[in-house]
Amino acid sequence: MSSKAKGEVKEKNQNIHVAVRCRPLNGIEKKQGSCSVLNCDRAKREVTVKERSGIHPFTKTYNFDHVFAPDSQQIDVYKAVVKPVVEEVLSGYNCTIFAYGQTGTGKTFTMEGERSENASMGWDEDPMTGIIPRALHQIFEELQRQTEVEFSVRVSFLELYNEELFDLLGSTIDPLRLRIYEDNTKKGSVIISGLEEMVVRSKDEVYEILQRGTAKRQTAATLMNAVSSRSHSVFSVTIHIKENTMDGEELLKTGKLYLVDLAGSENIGRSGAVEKRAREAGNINQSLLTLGRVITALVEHAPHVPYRESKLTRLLQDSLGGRTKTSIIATISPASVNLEETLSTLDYAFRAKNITNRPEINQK
Ligand code: ADP
Ligand code: ZZD
Repeated sequence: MSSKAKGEVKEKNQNIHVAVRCRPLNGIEKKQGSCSVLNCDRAKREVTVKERSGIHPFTKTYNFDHVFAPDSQQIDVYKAVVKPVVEEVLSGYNCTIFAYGQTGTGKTFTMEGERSENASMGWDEDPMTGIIPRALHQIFEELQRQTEVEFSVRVSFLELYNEELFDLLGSTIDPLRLRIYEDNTKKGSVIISGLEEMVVRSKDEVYEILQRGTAKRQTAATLMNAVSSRSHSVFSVTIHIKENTMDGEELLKTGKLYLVDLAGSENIGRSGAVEKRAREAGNINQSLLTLGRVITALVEHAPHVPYRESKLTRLLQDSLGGRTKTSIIATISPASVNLEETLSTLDYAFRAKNITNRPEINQK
């Protein structure tokens, strides 16, 4: 889009935002006597890893945009990281939030959340509720407060397993129905043909839709004997807003939010390459591997960025060096047994901070 939209919005380069969330030690780790090797300082936004203790200790400190300690709550992560992103989506930006980390560190806990066991409260009051339902809640709260605007909200939910796409809200799970196309009318954007988008009319319709998605995910996983830690899930929300400006003109805005729960990062080594043992076991995740290569190419300003080498990077191309505002939440474990993976995740996340995007507002 060369001509500036109404209101002359200045578009600037913007780095990807990176947050780190550390989960608490779990029961098993405590019983094993495993100790924490991390210190998270939220105010200083830094995480320190104890690589060696004793008389010659060695520590490594990383700085991020946000650091969440093991005692952080879902609402803390939401308020600091996601709430401002949803505001941007409502202003007409495309935004993406990725969860990246070793299996078992809390990616799904952060992105989706869980229901409390004795849940007598509604999903929107449950402290365990994660980013996806909270974001939908915020979207409806804000849109319904403004009586002078017309809006529509559509969602889709898909899973990517073994380079095949599965529609978690559609009427079939046949992966052959879904294909990715580049959208020639909008630079950097893609269309997934066959993917069913559902209109959500109010907050009250949210839970049923999410329930359908989770149920279908179960069915698909069972049918395919899938290892859930190797799948990526992508939840998308598209919002169309029509409002009347002060000078009596119509303003049309479109915002899109992608919430991405990536496959477990454990087979990607600190160099970003697939580790030999993973390769031997056949655990090559083409999409996760290509994501690492795309990040490397972008931070090194390489002439060629291999977006087209995986479904995930094709789908999310605009989020990586494109016109989308992107955040990453890297999840880590405090336990000493996971030290290698934790360092690998922190290195990966730290490197990703160097990617710049040029966000553009979608308005007519
Ligand atoms: P992943 O998606 O990264 O594989 P999960 O979200 O499944 O990890 O989390 C693994 C386990 O750890 C779950 O039982 C979850 O309830 C728990 N857990 C993860 N993060 C937290 C957290 N921040 N606070 C409390 N429990 C957590
Ligand atoms: N993480 C849970 C789902 C799982 O893996 O099954 S938690 C949230 C986002 C997307 C899909 C589901 C959910 C989830 C849920 C649980 C049970 C039934 C429906 C939906 C959820 C958790 C808290 C508040 C709202 C929705």
